[in-house]
Amino acid sequence: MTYVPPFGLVHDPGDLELLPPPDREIEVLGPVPPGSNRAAAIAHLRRAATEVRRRGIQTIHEANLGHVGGEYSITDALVTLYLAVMNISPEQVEAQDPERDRLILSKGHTANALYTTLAVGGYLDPIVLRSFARGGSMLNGHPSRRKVTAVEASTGPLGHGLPVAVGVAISGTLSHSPRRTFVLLGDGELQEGSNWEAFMTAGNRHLANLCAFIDRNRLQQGASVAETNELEPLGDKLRAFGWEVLSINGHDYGQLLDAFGSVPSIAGRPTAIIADTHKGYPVSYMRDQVAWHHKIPDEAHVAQALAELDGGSGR
Ligand SMILES: Cc1ncc(C[n+]2csc(CCOP(=O)(O)OP(=O)(O)O)c2C)c(N)n1
Ligand SMILES: [Mg+2]
Repeated sequence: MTYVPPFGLVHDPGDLELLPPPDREIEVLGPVPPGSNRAAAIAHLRRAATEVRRRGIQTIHEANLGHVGGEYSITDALVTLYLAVMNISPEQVEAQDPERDRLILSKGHTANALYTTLAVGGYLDPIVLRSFARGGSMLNGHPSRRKVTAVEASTGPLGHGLPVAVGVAISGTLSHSPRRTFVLLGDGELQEGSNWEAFMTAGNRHLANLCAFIDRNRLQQGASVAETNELEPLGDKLRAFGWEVLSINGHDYGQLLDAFGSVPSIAGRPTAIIADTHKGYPVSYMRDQVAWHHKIPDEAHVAQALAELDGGSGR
């Protein structure tokens, strides 16, 4: 397969040294089928998230690189957005349709969850996942807009995604477009001052088509957020900046669907979703453990995670 990203770069996985294959190839599930009732939609999302988590941990083990804890805390939000919420299709992405909804992964260290979600959604050939973080691959450890068509912004240095998303949302309002911009942020990431300039601008400009999802797993690298530089009262701060604030369980598909579905907000304000999540969710040995920010799972860790994911425990 030859995949042609924008800007003339050509990637052929056949040229690369690929990682070993996973225990089984992922299922490319695509979007929630039209007409599905809520229970069927949620079942589809749960299945997709399990595919993403089980493939993701195998990639990270083989590549010896990744941030599995923070990937597991946003997996449910990612699959909900790509498979159920966003007005987007592989064809729209390929054509770079200006009217497509946008997703910016500001916490770019969790790129592997984004790539795997794109593969489950039909935006990326699953074979390409085997090139993750190899020399010459389009799948860098942090996502590159120049290498992957479906990546809307290059991220990795924390504190950039929300300012970029504000600009993208402003461009939507200038062209009177209904397109929405979703941005996924870490909670530790909010310690970067650039976010607060962007929160202020978005509130002042009433960017109702903008939604910031805050992955409130309460951990960052090496310590808790509270020990490092506490954010609370986070909801009050965001409301004071002119945002509509929703607090949800970030692993509950019904709550995710309702919260994302409320964008654009009828109040005419940008929406912040503060999502209570757990690093490493739902795997028992990883859950809420700060070491799993970027610890690399060994073979036993992978085996246990797959057993728990396939058994549906913790969900
Ligand atoms: C500007 C910047 N400083 C430091 C880092 C290194 N770094 C990567 S992830 C991370 C912790 C982020 O914590 P959080 O935003 O809470 O992410 P999550 O818990 O979701 O993994 C740090 C310090 C970075 N990528 N960018
Ligand atoms: Mg965090």
